Amino acid sequence: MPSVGAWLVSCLYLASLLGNVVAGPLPEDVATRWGSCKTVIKRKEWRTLSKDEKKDYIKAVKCLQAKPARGKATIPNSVSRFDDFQGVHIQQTFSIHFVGHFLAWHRYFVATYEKALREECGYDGAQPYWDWTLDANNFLASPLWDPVTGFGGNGAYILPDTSPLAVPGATGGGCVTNGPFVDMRLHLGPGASLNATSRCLRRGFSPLIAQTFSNTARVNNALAQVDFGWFNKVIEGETNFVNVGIHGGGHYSIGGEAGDLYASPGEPVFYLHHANLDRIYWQWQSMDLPARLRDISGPVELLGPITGPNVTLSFPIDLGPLAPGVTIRDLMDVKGSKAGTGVLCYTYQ
Ligand SMILES: [Cu+2]
Repeated sequence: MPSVGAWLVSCLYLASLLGNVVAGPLPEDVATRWGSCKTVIKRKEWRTLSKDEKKDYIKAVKCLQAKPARGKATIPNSVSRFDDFQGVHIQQTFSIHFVGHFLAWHRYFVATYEKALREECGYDGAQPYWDWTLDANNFLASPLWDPVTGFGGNGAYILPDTSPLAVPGATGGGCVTNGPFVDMRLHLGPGASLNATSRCLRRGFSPLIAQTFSNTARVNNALAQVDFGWFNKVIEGETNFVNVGIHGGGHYSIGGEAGDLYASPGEPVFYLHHANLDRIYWQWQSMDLPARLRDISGPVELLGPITGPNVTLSFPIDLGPLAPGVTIRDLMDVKGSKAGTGVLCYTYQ
């Protein structure tokens, strides 16, 4: 049972959200913008791709890891295009998590990565997603970890991490030992470091985290939330392992690089996990599009007070050297929410 204090906080939070509800006809520009894309690409679940499609995707990721960086002006030690993405995430970590624009920022981030795979590496599919509910009860057997048709498996076993920040149930923890990324080098991180480095890809699978947080009941609980403020809060959970939300579930079940709040985009599966969160976000929006293409709230600043400033549709989203700046409004509809051409043009299967 929630405490009276928690209940009071909930009421205050709800009250703060009600202030954002727009009544009456749609604001002028908004009514005509939705669904403005002429063509949309379809994102599919990893295991529904054919063998060749899986190969093509991994080949494109490796291509991005071999292409020279373009973000050196702001991330001097970025070596590859793949690093550019990780570097931007490291730089912005404290302004893009536990905020109202968490989902919008990551939506744009994944779509920009997808665009780079397609335009710079000749990939002709869409960004696949990882529906981790399919693996929640048998995490280690997931086809994602296949060394030939997947991303390779767990990291080598290293002594259990006994620090208070250790992920519950973690195994492995060292460098990956098979699969396409066994020789991969990371040039940034760990954590907030942007210094030059050369690191392996680490993983520390936690079946316990997957079972606890990556299950269908958790997804359904998120989908049942009545407004964006609550939806966002349920997805991100809290900054402890009692409730990491379905967002933390995906990250900490893989562990290693993926469990690094700053440097997690160094794990190639990051993009499949975040595509899945985005799919759930779009599924939630699709249950009431007229309202939910406009419903945005949540703190501007990390874990900001519920009574503090909230983001609005005009809030700017910045991906540094990766892509032009846009507003949350431009990212509300995955099938285009900008007059003329959409910033985003995809859908989910
Ligand atoms: Cu992130």
